[in-house]
Amino acid sequence: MNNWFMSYMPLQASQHAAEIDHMTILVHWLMLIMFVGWGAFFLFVLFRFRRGANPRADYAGAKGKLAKGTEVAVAIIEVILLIGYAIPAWATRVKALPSENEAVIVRVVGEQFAWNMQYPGPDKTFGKTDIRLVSADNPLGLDRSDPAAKDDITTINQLTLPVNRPVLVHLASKDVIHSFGLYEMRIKQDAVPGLEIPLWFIPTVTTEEMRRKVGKPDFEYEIACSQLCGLGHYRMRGFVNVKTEAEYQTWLADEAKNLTAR
Ligand SMILES: [Cu+2]
Repeated sequence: MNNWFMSYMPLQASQHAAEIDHMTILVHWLMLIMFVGWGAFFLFVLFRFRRGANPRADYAGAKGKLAKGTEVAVAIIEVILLIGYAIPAWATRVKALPSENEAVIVRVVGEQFAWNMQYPGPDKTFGKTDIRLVSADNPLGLDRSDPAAKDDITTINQLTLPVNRPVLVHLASKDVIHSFGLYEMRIKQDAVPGLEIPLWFIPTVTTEEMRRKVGKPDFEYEIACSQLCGLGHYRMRGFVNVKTEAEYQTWLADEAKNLTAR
């Protein structure tokens, strides 16, 4: 049954994906049992308290122990899900961020209707951005005169990452609320104007490997904006290219070359 459930989920491609799926499946089991249980109870009540059998209303109401017991049991199961799964998951996903030294750091800024990526470069410091410098070919308003900005790599709708290393994303938005959704990574986080929200994950399957797995040579990990953010929302999609460490280093070097060539 769990396998059947999993066949409807996107494939797992991050280290914490299995943990999130496990929790999702448990919650769905509980909801399925409650749906069937309360549905059966509803039908029973329709029959038991039908007018034919109860010509006069009883203002005292029914006093059953079973209903109360079930309610308490459901509450206990929900507390177990909360304390046993949801709170520990929150503690690692949201509170325990990887250190800036070991992680790949990237700033992702949503706008109507694209995703802008900024890599800090070898100096590991994001260059200054200025709203007055924002233009069609500088969507982030990156100030290239800032020394920290000289080595910054920027891309649009294309996030390139190495496999098996923690990725720390600083998520922001230029205009309205967007949502950064990476389904195979089990990542979804709103991008809120005025806030920079950190999120992290460890990709475990390269794009090439995933293409072989699903048997589709053109498969891509997609970044789907998961918040209705305007008329062009449907075309606000980006892609994540997960490479091996060596391929990632080559990509970084190529991008750095392009910067100096400019
Ligand atoms: Cu959006």
